[in-house]
Amino acid sequence: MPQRPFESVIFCELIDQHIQDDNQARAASLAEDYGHLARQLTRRGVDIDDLVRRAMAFRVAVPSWGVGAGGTRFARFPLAGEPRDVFEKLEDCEVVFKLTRVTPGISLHIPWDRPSDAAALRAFAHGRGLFIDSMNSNTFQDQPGQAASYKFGSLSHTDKVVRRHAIDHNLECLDIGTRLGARSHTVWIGDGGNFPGQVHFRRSLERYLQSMREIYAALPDGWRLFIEHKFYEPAFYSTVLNDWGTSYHCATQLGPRAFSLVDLGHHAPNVNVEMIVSRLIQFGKLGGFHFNDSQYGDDDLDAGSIKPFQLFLIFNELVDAERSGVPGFDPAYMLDQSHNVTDPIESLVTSAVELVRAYVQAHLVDRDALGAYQEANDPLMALQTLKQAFTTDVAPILAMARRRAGGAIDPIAVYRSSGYRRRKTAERPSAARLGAGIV
Ligand code: LRH
Ligand code: MN
Repeated sequence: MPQRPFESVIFCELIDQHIQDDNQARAASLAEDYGHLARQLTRRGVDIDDLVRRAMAFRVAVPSWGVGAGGTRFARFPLAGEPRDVFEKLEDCEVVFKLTRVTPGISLHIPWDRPSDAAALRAFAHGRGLFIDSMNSNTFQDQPGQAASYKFGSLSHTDKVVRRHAIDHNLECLDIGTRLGARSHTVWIGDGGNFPGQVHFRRSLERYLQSMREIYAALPDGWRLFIEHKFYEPAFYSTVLNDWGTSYHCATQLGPRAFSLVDLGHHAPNVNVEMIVSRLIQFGKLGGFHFNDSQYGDDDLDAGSIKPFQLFLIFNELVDAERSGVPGFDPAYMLDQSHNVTDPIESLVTSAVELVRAYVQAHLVDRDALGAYQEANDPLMALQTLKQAFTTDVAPILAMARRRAGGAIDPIAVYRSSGYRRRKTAERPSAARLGAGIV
């Protein structure tokens, strides 16, 4: 196990010191803002400390592939101090956790994060207060020397040799994940066609299901299997696992431990994603989320950066289910973003903050009033009831929750004043990996 370089030990203590000093300087103004909001909410019959407790308990996993520079099919621009291996990725994930206190879980992607020593990686994570959350397989890229190419698909490929290869890769992910203490496996495939007639829609889905049955059968005890749908890309005419209906069907076919995972960017523009979330909750098959945002396609932009009201409406459905005690309701929250032009740590920090904001605002919805307006068919007041929650500035609650949990009142200010990126740039000579693609 790579020893934690002396610098990075010192450095993490430095971040802790930066957090304390900066929080000290902001304590008085936070107390004033918090007090003002507390009085406002008390008038609305809301206990602000209850919301702080809920914000402190919120959890969202960070994608290991999110701390590196992301790219598009056109280009990927290098990031100074970019992590060069899974251990350095976890170092950066630790900074996100230290500042926000809501991201201890890390999702890994195989083979990008295949550990040479799983026990060492698990200990490295635990030593930093982190744990391995969901495993993600990759049957959308060929590996060097791979004979059975995924060019025309993977788990749904017409050639059983390729399907075998893809199944075995997923079984390897389950094995690695077991040794890392993970508790779920996420399967997204890019299988599909670029032209009408290229892929038989029914036979390809049947082949996919056949392959998934073998993966499901090998699922370790206590694990969940997440099926991630996407309406297009990399295939540009038809996609085998194209929408929530197909995902739901497959999850029910596979069994009680298979669920649908909703990546927000995997839906056509204008699709009502919060309604899909509500359906999957009602059908008992909502497994989790890949949160991000998008203007057009699967843009993988920072959560809450383009459509914050949609994010709020999604959490409104989630909190409604949480508060009404829907049986088995336990969705896994994960971020899945590509940071092409920002410092990934800053984007992950602000995205985690935006998720907690939407979650707390959703708890501010007066659900009795909303229910009454719905029953009375009073659409205007129903919408106003939601808007009152969405337009409440809960920033003091979010900051107080971070502070009480040992995080930063202003995480970006602390991160920038810490000089972390500059230090890592010195510590990690840049790989200068020019090229294109998501990572
Ligand atoms: C596909 C996806 C999927 C991945 C990948 C990194 O678009 O959302 O979750 O595995 O991005
Ligand atoms: Mn995703």
